[in-house]
Amino acid sequence: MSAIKLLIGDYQKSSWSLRAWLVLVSADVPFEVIQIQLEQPQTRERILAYSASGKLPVLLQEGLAINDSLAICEYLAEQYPEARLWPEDVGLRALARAASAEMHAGFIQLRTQLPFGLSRGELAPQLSAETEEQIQRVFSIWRQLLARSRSVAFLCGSFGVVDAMFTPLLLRFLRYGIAIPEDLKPYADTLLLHPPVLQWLKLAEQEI
Ligand SMILES: N[C@@H](CCC(=O)N[C@@H](CS)C(=O)NCC(=O)O)C(=O)O
Repeated sequence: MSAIKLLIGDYQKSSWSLRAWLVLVSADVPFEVIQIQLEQPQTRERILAYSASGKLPVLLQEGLAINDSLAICEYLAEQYPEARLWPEDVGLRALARAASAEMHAGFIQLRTQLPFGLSRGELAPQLSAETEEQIQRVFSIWRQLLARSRSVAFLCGSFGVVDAMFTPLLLRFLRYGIAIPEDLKPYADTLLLHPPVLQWLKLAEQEI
């Protein structure tokens, strides 16, 4: 297999890039980063040189240009089964996939009202009822997976795709001071102390 290259956006801005990057680093897969700054006049043209999707992240390997964070995660889970990026139990795996798909396709109001960024102490706008509902939905997904897996660490035991999918949401909650319910604080702390997450935050700090 030829080396993997991962095209990502700015560490400060690109929540979709973060998900794919986290999975690669957590699975201990060697890869090279190619960074394309977002929101620049040349951004679109630079991404299009690699992928017709015009979006980041993109994983390059063996003549493939895989766009879309979730497709990248699935590809990595198949290529590196030893990394156990999905849980072994078939029922838990189905729920983890459903949660990842729901995150990937949804939470639009939450994502619109609370844009991604890594600064802290931002003033949250007046949250709409839909956003409040979506925040509670995130918490109920976390509770469901933790209860089913009986995990005291990540959502399904060890770090997996589903944790990567939700990491940017947790970072949004911290950014805008959205309170994490007491029973979910151990999970939030586990995720925040996951070395690859700390590594991304450090890279983002250096970017400023
Ligand atoms: N569904 C895509 C969304 C990718 C996406 O929207 N990426 C943003 C960066 S976080 C992007 O490439 N924006 C560039 C643009 O829209 O010009 C995924 O999961 O990868």
